[in-house]
Formats: sequence, C-alpha cells, structure tokens
Amino acid sequence: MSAPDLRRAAAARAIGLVEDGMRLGIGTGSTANVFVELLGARVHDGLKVTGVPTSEATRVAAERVGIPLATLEDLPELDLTIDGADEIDARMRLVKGGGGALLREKIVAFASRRMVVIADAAKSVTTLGAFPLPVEVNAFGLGATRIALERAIERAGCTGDLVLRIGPGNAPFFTDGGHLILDAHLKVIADPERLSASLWAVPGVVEHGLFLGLATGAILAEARDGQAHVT
Ligand code: ABF
Repeated sequence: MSAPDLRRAAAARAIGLVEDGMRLGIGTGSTANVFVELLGARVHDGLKVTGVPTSEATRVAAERVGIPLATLEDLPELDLTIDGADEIDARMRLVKGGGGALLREKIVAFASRRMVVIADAAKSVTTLGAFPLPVEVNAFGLGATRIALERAIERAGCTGDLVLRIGPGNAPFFTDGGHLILDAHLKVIADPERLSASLWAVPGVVEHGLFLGLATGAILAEARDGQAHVT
C-alpha cells in the first residue's frame, strides 16, 4: 500500500460528501489533486457543482478536467471545502501551507460552512510543530518582520529558526499573492492559539499556516493488512 494509494482512498471517500448543486472549495496539494481528478470524472458524468480553487495550480488542474469554476466574488459563501494538510491533531487543528497556498486556502476554508481534511493518517500528530510552520509575509521590510517574528515566537513559548523558503532556480519562493514565506522550524507548538495570536501581532504577516477552528471533519487513510482503511 503506497502513499498515492492512501491519498486516493481519502480523496475517493471525500467525493461521497459532494452533492449536486454544491459550491465547493477545492484544496491544493497532491491529495487535493486526486480529489480534483475524481471530481472531474463525476462532473463528466453529469454532477453539477461549482468550485473555487485555493491556488493557481488547482485552478489549472480543475479546468483541465472540466470542473466549472468561480471566484469568491461570484460565490462568497461555500457549502464544503475539501483540502489536504501537513499536520492534524486530535482537535482538528491543522498546520497547512507546505505547498505555499495557505492564504487562499484559509480564505476559502473560512468562507465554507464545512471544511473536510483529506490526508494520509501519517499526518495525524499528538502535538503540532514537527512540520515547519509557514508564515506568509510581505516582501517589504523582510528583515524587520523576521526579527519581530522571532520575538513573537519566543513570547508564545516556542523556540526555533525561521527559514526563508526558496523556490525554483534557487530564488525566493513567491506565493500566488506575491508574498514570501518564512518557515518556522519549531518542532513543538505547545499552545497553537497563543502562537497564532502572537504571530498576528506582527505587521507584515499576511497569513500563517495554523488553521484553528476551521476543519469540521477529517478523512484519514492508513494501510492495514495490505489495504487502505479510511476513518
Ligand atoms: C495543501 O497541500 C497544503 O496546505 C498542505 O501543505 C499540502 C498537503 O499536501 P499533500 O496532500 O500533498 O500532502 O493542502
């Protein structure tokens, strides 16, 4: 049972949540890509939905398989968002943004009545923080923002380094919104709510990858006895 099999099992279960006429937030990442592929097949068979993609990459993938798309200007309220995650804890608090789409992902999740995470069960953790926490920042004032963020992280009781994310060609990675990402290598986030509040106090922070109180459900796939089990 490979990681792609588990992603497919989680995405396939999420397809079962989609009903005719739904306004859907469509996530980003390799698991969400499988969801897009499966949703495209259902649309081809006559399912009527309208999707709002959480990244340019997802927009391109969704268009390729014929999913009708809209923006949050057209559809400011969504019924359901299906998206991946980098970590999920028992209270469905998430770390997201490994793919760099955290800002649009959070806007879309917030606009949705329900947000269901699809992931390999290996993403399930007792304590968030082993995965580096992305902090999306305005390029203006990067040096000052970095120092202020280091202090904010300390004030929240965490320790660790901030690393500027690098993209293709060894150049800084730019998000769809034209911002930079500082990845916070914290190892342990003992109090995600406190850290979130502390990060928000720093001017220049556009968004961070802690998704708190947004996920309403999770579909996690794990391998047991050579088969994918979804819970
Ligand atoms: C998006 O894709 C991100 O928020 C998260 O970083 C990532 C998860 O990707 P994958 O499904 O490829 O593990 O959901």
